[in-house]
Amino acid sequence: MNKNFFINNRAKFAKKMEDYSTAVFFSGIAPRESADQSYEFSVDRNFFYLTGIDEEDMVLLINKIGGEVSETLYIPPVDEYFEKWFGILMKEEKAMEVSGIKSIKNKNEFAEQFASRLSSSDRPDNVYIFSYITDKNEPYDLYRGLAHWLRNQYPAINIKSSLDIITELRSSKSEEEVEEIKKAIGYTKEALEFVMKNLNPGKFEYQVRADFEYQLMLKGSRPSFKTIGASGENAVILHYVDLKQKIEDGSMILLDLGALSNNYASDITRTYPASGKFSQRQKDVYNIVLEAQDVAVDAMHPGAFEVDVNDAVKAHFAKGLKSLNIIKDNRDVEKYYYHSIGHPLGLDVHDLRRRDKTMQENNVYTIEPGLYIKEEGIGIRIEDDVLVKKNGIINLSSDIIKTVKDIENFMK
Ligand SMILES: [Mn+2]
Repeated sequence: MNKNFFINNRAKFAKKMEDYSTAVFFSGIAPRESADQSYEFSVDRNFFYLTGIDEEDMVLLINKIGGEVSETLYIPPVDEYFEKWFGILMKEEKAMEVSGIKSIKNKNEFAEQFASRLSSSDRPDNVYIFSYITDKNEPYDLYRGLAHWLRNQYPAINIKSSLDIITELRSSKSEEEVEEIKKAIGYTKEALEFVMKNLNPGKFEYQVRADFEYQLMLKGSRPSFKTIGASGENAVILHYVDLKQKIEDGSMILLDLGALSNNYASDITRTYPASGKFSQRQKDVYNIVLEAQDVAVDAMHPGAFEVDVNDAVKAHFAKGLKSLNIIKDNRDVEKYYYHSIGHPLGLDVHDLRRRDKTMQENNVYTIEPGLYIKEEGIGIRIEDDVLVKKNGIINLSSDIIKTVKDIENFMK
């Protein structure tokens, strides 16, 4: 991606910072898995958004003192031993080239330099840190560690949250970002076609996952989240990631999955008949879910609330479930549709949400209605990724086939 995108993102962030403040962003460190093995590194998405760099153990500082903005990037120093064992570290020139940041410093000096800045005459009154979802028993991340240290060493400094600024910036997608999401959708489309060609009753759910992820890996991509491949009754579990069951003849498999392109995610769901042909009942439920996508599309526009879109979908499902003789009372819809219509998508699969929650132009959302009828072993969800525009929405994943006819023809 073009470095001007990242330079602009930092400028926009700095503009929204209070004066006499410093914002801190960590690129992150892969957590240890066991012994000397760690989990795969996944860069902090805010750090990436502001630098374009996908490397471990870096720190970005954005300072605004007396209206003057400066930026410093701390990167790990050249380490011959490390490079012999693990690979080449990003050097100063490359970091400058990718991010457009002119002041690059040694990460080993970050703690001391940051501390001395907080005691200096041009010290900030506020330090912005990023804090979002945290479970009660989750180990400290780098931000919580920094906050803890600030509270102890500099109790008079205000800790401020960068969440709202970041959410607002990241919600509005540039053309370049939409292109990355489209690329991620393209990987997903090709991999899903491979999955359809190779789907048969008797296959195990994990083998379908292997088919999908193998195709992503061939392209140098990887899943944007844990692949969900739920056959038969498992499809009523929204985030089913067990994938151990054999796929029965006559059943369907619900595939909720995605790919990454430059850290931008796609998030797609399709539900396919294992045999290549839907039963009449499956078809009937399927078409109600497919129509729900159009209902959602019609309700979406800049200024719309997600909850209103979801209510329109629920009303449609109430009618549909009645026609299928599954419910009599509208309130029972929630027994068969128990999530919401979608979520923002971008650098995170469940991208940051704006507090006011109305949709704005250039937001990217998923539309993912679903019906889950456990007693019949039917779970169907159909999910596309859409771009909100002034005059309506653009379906970014319209190339991934989804009508009964197209799926049956393709799988023949
Ligand atoms: Mn989704």
